[in-house]
Amino acid sequence: MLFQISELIIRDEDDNVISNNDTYHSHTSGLHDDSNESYDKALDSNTNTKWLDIGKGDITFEYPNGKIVGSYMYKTANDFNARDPISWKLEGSNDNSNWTTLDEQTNIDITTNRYANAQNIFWSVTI
Ligand SMILES: [Ca+2]
Repeated sequence: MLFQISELIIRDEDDNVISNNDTYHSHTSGLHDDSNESYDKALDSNTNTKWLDIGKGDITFEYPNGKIVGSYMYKTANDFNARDPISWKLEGSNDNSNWTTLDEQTNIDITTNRYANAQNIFWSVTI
């Protein structure tokens, strides 16, 4: 099972996009080793590049000064609609040990358009 996204956009509680320059991020358990399609390509503000993952890896964001995440979205990539994620879980932690589910989506309907927001509304974090 593989998936791809061109951009992952995370907004704060005031709907301002949280800059990826203000975070530390890392990736676990992905198996794709093409550096041209590594996870950080979902964080480069360029819809023409993508993260392609054949291992269903996770991205972890660390905000040194803390952030309240309000909503988020991903953009589809260039090809193969079947690679668009339709199920996932977003979790948050204040101590990198105890994790709380902030949002979970399962088998949702998303756009068939390429380089586009997966849905017309951002997914809200409800905690
Ligand atoms: Ca990109």
